[in-house]
Amino acid sequence: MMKQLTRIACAAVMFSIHGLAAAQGIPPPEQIMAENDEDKNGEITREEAESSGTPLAQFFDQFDSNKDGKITMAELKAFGG
Ligand SMILES: [Ca+2]
Ligand SMILES: [Ca+2]
Repeated sequence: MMKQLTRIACAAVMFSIHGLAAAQGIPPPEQIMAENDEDKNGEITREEAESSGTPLAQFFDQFDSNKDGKITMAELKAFGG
């Protein structure tokens, strides 16, 4: 319980460093992945982002750092840091 809270707090601090993410209130990477990865294959496609109803679709290109049309957990975490 405490460990989980600390992890979330760390993620929040990481995201607050990134002005854009903080301004938009973007949740931790684990939550973004859970909310957007509809088929649970560990990657978020543009279609999944757009159909999820979360703000991720607006930032898809920023998160997809290698421009392969999919967002992985590594890319989510890289954006936060
Ligand atoms: Ca997926
Ligand atoms: Ca990618």
